[in-house]
Amino acid sequence: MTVTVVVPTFNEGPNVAELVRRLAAALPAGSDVLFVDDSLDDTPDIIRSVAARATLPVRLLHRAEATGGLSGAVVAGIESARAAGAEWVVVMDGDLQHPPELVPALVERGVTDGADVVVASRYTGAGDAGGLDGWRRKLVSKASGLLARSMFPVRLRNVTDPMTGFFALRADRVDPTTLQPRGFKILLEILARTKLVVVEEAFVFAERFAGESKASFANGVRYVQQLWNLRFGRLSPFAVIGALGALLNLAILAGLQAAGMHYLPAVIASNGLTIITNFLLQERFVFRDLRGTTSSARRFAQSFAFNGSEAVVRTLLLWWIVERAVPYPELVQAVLIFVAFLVRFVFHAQVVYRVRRTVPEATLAQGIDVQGLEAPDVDARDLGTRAAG
Ligand SMILES: Nc1nc2c(ncn2[C@@H]2O[C@H](COP(=O)(O)OP(=O)(O)OP(=O)(O)O)[C@@H](O)[C@H]2O)c(=O)[nH]1
Ligand SMILES: [Mg+2]
Repeated sequence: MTVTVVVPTFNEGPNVAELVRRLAAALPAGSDVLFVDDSLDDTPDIIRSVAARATLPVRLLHRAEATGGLSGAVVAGIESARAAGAEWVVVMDGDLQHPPELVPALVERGVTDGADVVVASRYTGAGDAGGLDGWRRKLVSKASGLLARSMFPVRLRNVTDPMTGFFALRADRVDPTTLQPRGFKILLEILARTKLVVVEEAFVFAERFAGESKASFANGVRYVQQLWNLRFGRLSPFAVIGALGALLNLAILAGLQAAGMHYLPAVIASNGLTIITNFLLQERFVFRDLRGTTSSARRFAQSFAFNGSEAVVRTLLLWWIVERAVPYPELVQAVLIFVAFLVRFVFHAQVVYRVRRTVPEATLAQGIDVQGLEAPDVDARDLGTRAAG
């Protein structure tokens, strides 16, 4: 088995020697390491001198132009590894947050399970995101992963950590030329664009060994753009229906008040009515292909309960924030409606129209208990609503 470990680096000099030392100790014969470097400092020199002393082959691809950022670097690494004949490519960060000792286990898991991709996950089994700096980073990581899974319910059905930068790929199953790398999250791009058998392996995300984080707010914005471009389909009709519902809501409110009704019962009536029309339109236009096994009465009950509670909470929150902190009701309302929209979308994708997990055939053959799991070929659901870009 030939394995190439692809390590994207940007100013990671102080981590190189330690990473190569631990990789050399962990990897079986026939493996090599490929640094894809966009550094502006002396990291390339450090990599060259570590390579000269290393007990396994270490290659350096220093890019003159950092096209596509981190994702572009990973794709360049996959291309180079494929050209050099690697059967498996393992992508990992250069700051030792990803334990090198796990690399062989990822590849073995892929081989025994017949998988194309083995995702090292912080959010499954004994996995842990401990090394993420502070609760805000943890929350952002969790929330953005959940959003991604809601937008790709089928492709990411078996993936608890689509945001991870640690994964193994069967080299001939991914065609780098079909990818449009941008931003920080290449795994998402790979999984969203190609139909692949995916399994997960738990891991504990460590603290950075040395050097500084390159994660930034700008990268977060790029991530949302990436998601949006990858999946324009499912969220976008949801957004159109949400916007129509908001207009309808205001029209009913105005009409009832004009007919002499007090504004409070008018608000309640218009909320109730638009929750019903939103549900009917969503069933028809957004989630039609995901209605699956539950009854429509049950989906309606879930949707109504959630949207109703959400409307109550949102109104109370609005009142509280306006009274206490930001005396601009329109502004607060606009922000709350947008946040509520995302939360509502995640709830409907994760609960009301949930897609169940599958297991790879090799695991089935090994006789692992798979009760309650199903394996329908429903990939067209994701494909059907994917935008051309
Ligand atoms: N080649 C290349 N590598 C990059 C680029 N940006 C980040 N990296 C590398 O990608 C890996 C992940 O970046 P980190 O800064 O560790 O991001 P993170 O793990 O989300 O953030 P921390 O938890 O703070 O470390 C590291 O090995 C970086 O050196 C880039 O533009 N080009
Ligand atoms: Mg890191």
